[in-house]
Amino acid sequence: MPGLLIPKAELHVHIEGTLEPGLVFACAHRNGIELPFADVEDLRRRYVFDDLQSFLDLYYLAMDVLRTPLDFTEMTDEYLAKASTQGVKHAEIFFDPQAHLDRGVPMEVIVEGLTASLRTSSERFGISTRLIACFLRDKGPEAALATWEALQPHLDVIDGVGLDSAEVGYPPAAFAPVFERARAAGLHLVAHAGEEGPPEYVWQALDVLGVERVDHGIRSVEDAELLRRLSRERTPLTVCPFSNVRLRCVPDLEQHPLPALLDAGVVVTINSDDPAYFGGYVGDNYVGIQRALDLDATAVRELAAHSFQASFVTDEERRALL
Ligand code: ES4
Ligand code: ZN
Repeated sequence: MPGLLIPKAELHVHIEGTLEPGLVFACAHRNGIELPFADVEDLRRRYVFDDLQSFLDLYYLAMDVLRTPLDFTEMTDEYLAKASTQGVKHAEIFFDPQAHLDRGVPMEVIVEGLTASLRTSSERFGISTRLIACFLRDKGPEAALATWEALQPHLDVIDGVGLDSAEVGYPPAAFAPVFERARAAGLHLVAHAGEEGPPEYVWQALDVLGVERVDHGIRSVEDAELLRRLSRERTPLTVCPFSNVRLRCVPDLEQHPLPALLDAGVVVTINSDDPAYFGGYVGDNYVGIQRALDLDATAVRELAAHSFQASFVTDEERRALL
């Protein structure tokens, strides 16, 4: 079974990063917003990035068109429809509440919009889902705590919390208080670490935040002791190959550290991150990495198997999915 279609779980996708240029313009038109881009092609031409921050600047700019529940619903529907054509059977989806709250979009609008789509994903697309609220690390730990308070009325539809946005200069340890509250509420815990930031941030995510998975984590290859820890404890990494190349964390797919991570025995998964911006969805990432690293069918099957093992589905749910 080729990588594009092999049944897989996607564990690292920012729903705002699935917002395609066509929908940016459709939402802008519907909401009476004037965009600083001439047209869809003009917007797409700007998808060339120097680093994480240069991407985040455009990511936050484009998502300003999301104003109503319908905007969030259509974005999520489009992602699920696309993912279903690339073998995705289960998706654990990030959203960035602060990126919307800070523009005056209420939590109810965000959550109602997203869940209106997710509620019927299994029936419509054959994709089960989880929803993970991420704190923007560059807004600081106090803002994260305020966001946690704003999430309280919605915890019935929130499965986990994460940590994302600009990494360097914002070490995970500062977010211990909000992660402690999320743990006490029984939520799953993940965090971006070791994308642009050093292995030390991965250690902090594990030891201080107590995360169950590390998002990206590719710079763990620089620290043999950390690789042994991840392997021994079977803590998965949600790796995003196209993202790593587009944001220049890795020079090209051929030099991606994925083989070194696998050789060290780490539970590596393949994911899309922000597929509207980085040149492909999760199946495309499988195909790209398979070709660039000349992986055989067994290796691809192993990566797909990791994606379900690393997910938050129960064994019983997994049997029903496959
Ligand atoms: C992100 Cl690639 C990446 N890294 C950190 N935070 C993010 N939010 C959306 N994409
Ligand atoms: Zn990410």
